[in-house]
Amino acid sequence: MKKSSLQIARAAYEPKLPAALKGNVVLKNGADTQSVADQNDIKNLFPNTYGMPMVTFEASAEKVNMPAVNVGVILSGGQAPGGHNVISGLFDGLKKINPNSKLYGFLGGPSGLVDHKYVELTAEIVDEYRNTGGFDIIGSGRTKLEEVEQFDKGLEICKKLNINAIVIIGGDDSNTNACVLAEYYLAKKAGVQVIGCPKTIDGDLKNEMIETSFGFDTATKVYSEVIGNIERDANSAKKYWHFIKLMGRSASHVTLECALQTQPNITIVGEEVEAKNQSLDDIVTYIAQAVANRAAKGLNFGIVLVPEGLIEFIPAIKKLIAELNDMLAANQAEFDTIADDKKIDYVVSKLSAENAAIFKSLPTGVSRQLALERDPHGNVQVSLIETEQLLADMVAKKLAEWKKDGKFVGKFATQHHFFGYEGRCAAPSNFDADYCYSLGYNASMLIGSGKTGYMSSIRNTTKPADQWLAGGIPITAMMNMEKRNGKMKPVIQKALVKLDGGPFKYFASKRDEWAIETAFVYPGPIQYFGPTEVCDQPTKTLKLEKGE
Ligand code: FBP
Repeated sequence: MKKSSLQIARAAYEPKLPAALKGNVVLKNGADTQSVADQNDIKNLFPNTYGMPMVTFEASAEKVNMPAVNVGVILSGGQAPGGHNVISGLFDGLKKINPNSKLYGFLGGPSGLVDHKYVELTAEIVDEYRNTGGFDIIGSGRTKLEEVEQFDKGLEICKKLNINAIVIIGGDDSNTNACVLAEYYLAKKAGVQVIGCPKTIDGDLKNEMIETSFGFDTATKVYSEVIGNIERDANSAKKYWHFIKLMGRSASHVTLECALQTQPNITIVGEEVEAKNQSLDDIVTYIAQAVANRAAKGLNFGIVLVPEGLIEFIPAIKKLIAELNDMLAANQAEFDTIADDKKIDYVVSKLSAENAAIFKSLPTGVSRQLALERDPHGNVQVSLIETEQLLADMVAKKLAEWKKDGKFVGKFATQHHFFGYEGRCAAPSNFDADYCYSLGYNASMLIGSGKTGYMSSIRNTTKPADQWLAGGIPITAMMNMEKRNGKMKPVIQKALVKLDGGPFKYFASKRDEWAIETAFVYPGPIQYFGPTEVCDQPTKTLKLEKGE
């Protein structure tokens, strides 16, 4: 395959590891854990993996001879930059444990385990993918692993290949499933450990022990580069308002981080919309007012950032979605028999009067999305809803009314963009290249230490990689009970933007100034080679969360 010059130079990059993982390691047990909420329910559902201690690795002078281990790895869910480095770190760690260890990759996501589709990942294959973006080494998928039959099918192939452990690289849903699988195999004394790795560009899988999910750093840097370029275009042509939607279906971390990097005029943070109980009209009025204020100064251009999940944050729409979820779960069999063009009427007939009215008031495209098109986890596919276009149209309508009353004196021409796929497979930044390699290498150490039901954890990540801390957190410690498809389920608690957290507070202190001024910042493209202050910076979110 032909390679670009950057790809060739990048292949030679040696990811940095925490000092503790560089030589021989020893595992230290920390405090026992409990789940973040609903302790009794989680304990009952996970009797074998509940309450386990936090663990950390420390450097050791003693070399312990360990037997070879065979491991299967799965990439689950949306692509995120650095997945290949998790696999190369895992591969190198397993070979360090014992050169006869083997790594198998299950193909196309979790379904590869169930359908016994796999490849042995040799040094030759792994070397081709070091420091590259994408998940194409083995592919990814969104199949849910939650049925006992799937677990048993998985066990068959593990027995056949003599696999001692499975590593699931995924987001909150996939790691929840990893934990259920770990519990099942432990209860069955199947001899297969399960370890998770925190992946998602959305940045919503994090807590005290998991400082960030991998891919967030690179993806937000790619989006910020392009937002900066658009800002510069807007400031040059001075004729368009650009409405930019950013990926992040359940949390606004991506949008907030890009705002911190580029200082656009307007940024909508879904979590704030929810906390303030705002309606769609409140958001439209807020944007229109900012447009009118700039127009009064002769500035008929600007940038608006919107999170992909905005629709779901608007409380009235959130209530509607919750009722839709319950209603669809209860009537799925009947719903499936309804002809496509009658489905919307069917939904309206089953909703409460209040929600039916809101549902009918939405543009058809949005109502169809909410009711009909779900992903395999039952989530609304918010990336398909054109919120940026919807908002721009509604703002234009409001400004036209204001113009009649003399409340708006200016021009309003718009452009729309959606940034998501542009960043999900970018070549990992140095941060993600190092972080992912460390997560994978660390996962192999957790396996070597006999752990199961743990997530690989690398902390202290705003410091140079040498000072990073390596260890593991029991997945049950991150769980609570939530309603999914009409039933209460144990799931990893999603990390939303905290309105009292450092990143949001900084943004809130600046946004009025950014709204009226042209305070754009142009971050430029990710740099892989050069001064450390240019190449090795973590996200502003991470720094502000740590008070730096
Ligand atoms: P994960 O949560 O699986 O990491 O995926 C995140 C994401 O990139 C979201 O931001 C986006 O809504 C979604 O994937 C889109 O997924 P798909 O391309 O499968 O529709």
